[in-house]
Amino acid sequence: MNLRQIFDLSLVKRRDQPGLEWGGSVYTFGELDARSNRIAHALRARGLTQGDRLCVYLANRIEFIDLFLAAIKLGAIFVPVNILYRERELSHIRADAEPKLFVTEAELPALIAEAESQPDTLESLPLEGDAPAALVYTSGTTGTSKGAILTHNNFSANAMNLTGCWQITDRDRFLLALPLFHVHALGNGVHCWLVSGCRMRLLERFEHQTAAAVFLDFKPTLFFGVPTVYVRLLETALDAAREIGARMRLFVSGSAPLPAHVLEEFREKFGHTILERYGMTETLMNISNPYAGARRPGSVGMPLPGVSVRIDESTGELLLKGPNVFTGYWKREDATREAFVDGWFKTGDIATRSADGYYTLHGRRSDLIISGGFNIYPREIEEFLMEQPEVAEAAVVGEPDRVRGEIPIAYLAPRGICDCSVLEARCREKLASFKIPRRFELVETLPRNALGKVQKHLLARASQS
Ligand code: MCA
Ligand code: AMP
Repeated sequence: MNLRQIFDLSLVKRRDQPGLEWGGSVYTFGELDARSNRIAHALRARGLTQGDRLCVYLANRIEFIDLFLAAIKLGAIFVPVNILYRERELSHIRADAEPKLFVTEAELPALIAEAESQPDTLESLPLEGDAPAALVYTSGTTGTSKGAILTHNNFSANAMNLTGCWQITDRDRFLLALPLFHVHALGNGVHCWLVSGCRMRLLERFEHQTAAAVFLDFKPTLFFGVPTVYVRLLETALDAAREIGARMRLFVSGSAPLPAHVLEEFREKFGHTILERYGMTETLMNISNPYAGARRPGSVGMPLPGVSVRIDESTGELLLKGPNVFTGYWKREDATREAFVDGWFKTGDIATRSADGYYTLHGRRSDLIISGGFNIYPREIEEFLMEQPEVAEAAVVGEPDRVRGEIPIAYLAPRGICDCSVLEARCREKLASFKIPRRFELVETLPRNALGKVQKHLLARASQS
């Protein structure tokens, strides 16, 4: 089956039921179906056909969902683009994905106007489940990001697993505040919503100042967050936390490690044990704590149905196989070959397994930094810094941070006079905000080993000497 046929469980079968709350209005599933059909006609009129890429560079809003559904219905490949990206990052995606259309906020009104006169219905395509549905860019270790090709089957295997394992039904009320351009919100959030037929309230973004009020107003039973979101929710007043917890069925965390003390403080305050799970853009969800059994602090749980997991004995790296695993990187046969060994996907995550089958992650083989749930490859920032004339050498490392999990710090060996505030301003202009080093430390030289490789673990010491 393709995703349209699966989404029809809600878009067609529950057409009169409320499906989405957005911007103070409620939309039925039938209205969402008609909106996306009209947008699909408008996109087709602009030349978008099966297999073409549709880039969408928008903050969370109902039109994001309309465009995603329209792409699925036309058999086009949906390419969500991080709204925090700046021109440098965007131009890479534009060149690599070669989209037929690139939708931004500025171009949206014209597209909506073109959709207004279009029919509410759209014929279905004979599309197989192994057709590509989305191209999702992940920060590459080489500095430029690679597009992971995710098929209709990848998304449906993931959504069926999660709705089943987490017991999501049309009785749920789902609050979604994560950015739709990542698979956490798109692959888990939007898909579980449409498969289960529950009522979803979509927020433009998570704002910790107003979060408790939104929970109290919407009264959700289901919520997905990254650890930073749960750290922020710990600021909620106790009586409000109790009230929120009393209505809630399930809080899920993922995208970065959830510190055990956060899980425990949250349980104290909200009366719920957060369910932690583990996923990747390339594989969607792999391992999850059980809904019914023990949700262990610090562990990501057990492999989801259909997912096979193995730990490489020599490196400790977690390897995966399953219907959720992507087919490869867009136009990157070399990178795709390197990502697999004997048909197993190499996650890059180091893991151990307990005697009773629970997995625990112990960091990454690469020096990936995860800040607020956003991934940062130090190499990309280092390359940018080294392009600056006053920088001779640069190394970026993650430093522990109570709220964001980690924050990027830059160590620089300057060439002549180096004004860090000027450098920071240049970073802000060219890079997504979460990638901007939170501190710049000047050092004479970077510590290197005999092979010339920077010894990042010695950097803090180098800056003090
Ligand atoms: C953050 N910022 C944003 C957004 N989120 N700007 C616009 N739209 C957004 N959606 C920027 C802010 O402008 C600010 O920039 C900085 O990020 C921190 O924002 P702040 O208000 O202080 O928020 P916070 O309380 O620290 O919370 C941040 C957040 C955000 C809401 C938790 O980091 C977030 O939404 N993270 C989720 C990312 C995610 O979904 N990752 C999944 C990828 P400045 O600092 O310049 O002022 S991993 C994945 O998909 C895999 C498969 C998986 O396993 O799930
Ligand atoms: P991304 O490339 O954005 O899809 O991020 C995937 C990476 O996020 C994984 O390889 C892990 O390193 C990390 N990740 C996701 N979920 C968890 C989790 N529950 N605990 C620790 N790390 C996680």
